[in-house]
Amino acid sequence: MPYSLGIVGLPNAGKSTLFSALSRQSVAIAPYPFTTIDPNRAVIAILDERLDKLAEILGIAKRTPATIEVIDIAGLVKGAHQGEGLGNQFLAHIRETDVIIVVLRNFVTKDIADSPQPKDDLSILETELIMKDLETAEKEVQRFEAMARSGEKTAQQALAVWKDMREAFGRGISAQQHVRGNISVVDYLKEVPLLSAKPMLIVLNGAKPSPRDIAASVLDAQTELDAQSLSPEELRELGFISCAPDIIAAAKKLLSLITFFTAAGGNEIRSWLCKTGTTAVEAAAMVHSDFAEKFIKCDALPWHQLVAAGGFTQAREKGLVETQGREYTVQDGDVLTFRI
Ligand SMILES: Nc1nc2c(ncn2[C@@H]2O[C@H](COP(=O)(O)OP(=O)(O)OP(=O)(O)O)[C@@H](O)[C@H]2O)c(=O)[nH]1
Ligand SMILES: [Mg+2]
Repeated sequence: MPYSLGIVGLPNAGKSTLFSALSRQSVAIAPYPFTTIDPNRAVIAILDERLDKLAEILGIAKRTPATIEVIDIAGLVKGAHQGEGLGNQFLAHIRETDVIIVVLRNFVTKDIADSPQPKDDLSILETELIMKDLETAEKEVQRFEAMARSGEKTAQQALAVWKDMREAFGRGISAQQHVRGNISVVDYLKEVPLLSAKPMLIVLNGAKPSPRDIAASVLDAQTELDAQSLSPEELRELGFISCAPDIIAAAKKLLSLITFFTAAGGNEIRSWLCKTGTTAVEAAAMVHSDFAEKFIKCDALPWHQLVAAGGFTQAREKGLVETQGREYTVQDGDVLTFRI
């Protein structure tokens, strides 16, 4: 299952426009609220020039890039946690994503009457997520209270943690903020995923005028989308540089993901995403389910060294290929060959 990025925002923020720009999938886009009801989904290839350079130097035609899923979720309005707008439905979709991409409208068009208020919109979004988490915390408090009454010893501790969280959410503090001061909470969040605990990437859609008090990436979803119908020459003439790769890169960073490459059999080169700290044997298991069992050792080589050497044989002759064991920590850009 690829990691997933959920695009979240108020109606008309340009979520579907950004989705379409990222996925090259055409979806309903219109200047009225709730154009999107059921989420749009796409699995997109993560472009990586290292993969292309490796393929060239190794003379491999088949390139299989790592993928990430993008989900365009219905617009959210104030009171959503109580069922306003499309309410609870979309909150369930947010729950299944790994990163929330918050799109804030910062463009003006004659079709949309209200002027952009990105800062207010951000605060509405954050509040809705936290209020939904408050409900969840309340349920957990009740559950552990019942368990504590029936004499379960471990329930007391969990009860205290959830009461603390309930109190924080009640004061508008997100799970992310709460966890920062309470590392012990992390274990509880593994069992009960909270919306305001998810990493967030904030995107201001539309460049002008840009509020200074929001830390956000700035892009123009409409331009990103329009650019797709232009040729590379036309784009160069316009000096257009897409922000899409930056968004994916930022999401990777938020998830602590790195990339490794495999060129098994010499007929297909692939890139893979894994968490920072992944070991060689864990990486092997990603490539093939029975590789972990059959793992003997693995050859590791930084991609740029392989490219500079001109191929595996030359790299080996130069002594650049290191043989590693199960516990080797995979590094970003490693080319791995598993010996099984
Ligand atoms: N000028 C300008 N218009 C944009 C931009 N992004 C989106 N739009 C327009 O804004 C309107 C709403 O865009 P959508 O992508 O449908 O917005 P949405 O967030 O998916 O809306 P819902 O699905 O209703 O929640 C459309 O008419 C888009 O063409 C932008 O960057 N600049
Ligand atoms: Mg939409």
